Amino acid sequence: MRLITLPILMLSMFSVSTFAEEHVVSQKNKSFSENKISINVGDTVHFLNKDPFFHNIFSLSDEQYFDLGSYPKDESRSVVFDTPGEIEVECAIHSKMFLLIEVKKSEDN
Ligand SMILES: [Cu+2]
Repeated sequence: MRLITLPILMLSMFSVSTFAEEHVVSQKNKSFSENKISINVGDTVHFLNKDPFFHNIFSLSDEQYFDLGSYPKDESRSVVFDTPGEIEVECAIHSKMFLLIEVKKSEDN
């Protein structure tokens, strides 16, 4: 039994890492590069600051709460989205910045 279980476990871990994608959303001129993106569960979004001042990206959503703190130009912070739903992303410094991330279940593909 053990001989069968282990290869299956390793295979499923491998396929998860194969299909997870990386997305980059930059911040420039006090706005996100996209208003809305659609990703799959397990994907990573890199929030890249291209403005010559700080941004502080956060989300108060139930599915994925995060606060990336303040960071300067050409730095990025990453979030792995592991719960399906619609995630509203804002900036604590610039209240007009808004991004909607639709996180879809992997099986929907
Ligand atoms: Cu900002």
